[in-house]
Amino acid sequence: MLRRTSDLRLRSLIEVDPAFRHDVLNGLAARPRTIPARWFYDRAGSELFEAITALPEYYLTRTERSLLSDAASAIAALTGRGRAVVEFGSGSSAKTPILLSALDPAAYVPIDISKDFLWESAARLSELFADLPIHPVDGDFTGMLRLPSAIESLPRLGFFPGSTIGNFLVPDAVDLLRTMAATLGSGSMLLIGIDRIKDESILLPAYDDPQRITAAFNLNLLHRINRELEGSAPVQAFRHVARWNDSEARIEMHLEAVRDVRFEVEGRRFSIAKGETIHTENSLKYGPRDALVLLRAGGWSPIADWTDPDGFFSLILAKTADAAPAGTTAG
Ligand code: AVJ
Repeated sequence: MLRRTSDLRLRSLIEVDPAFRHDVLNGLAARPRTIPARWFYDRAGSELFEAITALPEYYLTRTERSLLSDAASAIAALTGRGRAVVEFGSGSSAKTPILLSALDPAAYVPIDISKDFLWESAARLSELFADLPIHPVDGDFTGMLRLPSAIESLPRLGFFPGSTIGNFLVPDAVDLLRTMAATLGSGSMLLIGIDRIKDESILLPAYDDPQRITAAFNLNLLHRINRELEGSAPVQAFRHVARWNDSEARIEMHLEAVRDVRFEVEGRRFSIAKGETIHTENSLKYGPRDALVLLRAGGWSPIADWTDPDGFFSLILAKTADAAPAGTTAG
């Protein structure tokens, strides 16, 4: 029982997010079993995601980074200087320096739910950009947020890279884009990265790499449940599965039970039959026109977009749709 005691002691040191507990307990009880992808990103998960972005199969990060470098001066010309850059889900802020160097912004506001990463990245950026005011916001960007009062009078540019929008089903993505427009305010702009529909032979290995790093990233969710929610899920009884769902145009990640399993989470019992899965992520992909339609539905008017020669990934710059000059009518 020594183990129990130390578990409890450890647990009192970890702050468990009540929303995590809620999503896990409900998600494991639901059919199909589903846990939202946002819970991947504890410290270990965030580090595994960073490792994914360096994989040769994971074309998204390097494609977006080179698009951003190539388009940076064109973007600066369209946004003008002196905006506050507000990054949604900033994580390690790995792509941010490219944008900040080109834009010469008046302030930078990284928003993330992963506190450790948020402060570390902000500290690193403040060394690179000594004169740039940085105002980190520790919060959930899917809800309406109050931006720091220090940027009240500044025009804003939202930055939402990495195709994180792909983690949301279309109605939720539309809501999210509208929430961002409301958070940023009228006259704002948004630079968003969106992954494209492409051949399965390229999509699948990006989510099922031979080094098994994506598998470790997916399975880490079970470790996190065990760590933070007094779980007893046998991690080795699950395997990582990535599928292309063509009719929904999305990659799905699942954790599939390789045998019948029984375990507890916070005293609640779950049994999962061999072959059943827990759906852990959707990563929606968009065709070139689909992405523009999505933005319009979300209250944004696209003004420019950039794509790599293979057509793998898109960067889109948009402005709030309410920014029409006075006296104009829709025609
Ligand atoms: C950060 C959400 C864009 O969906 O490609 C990477 C996360 N999942 N490998 C994605 C992820 C599996 C990633 N996003």
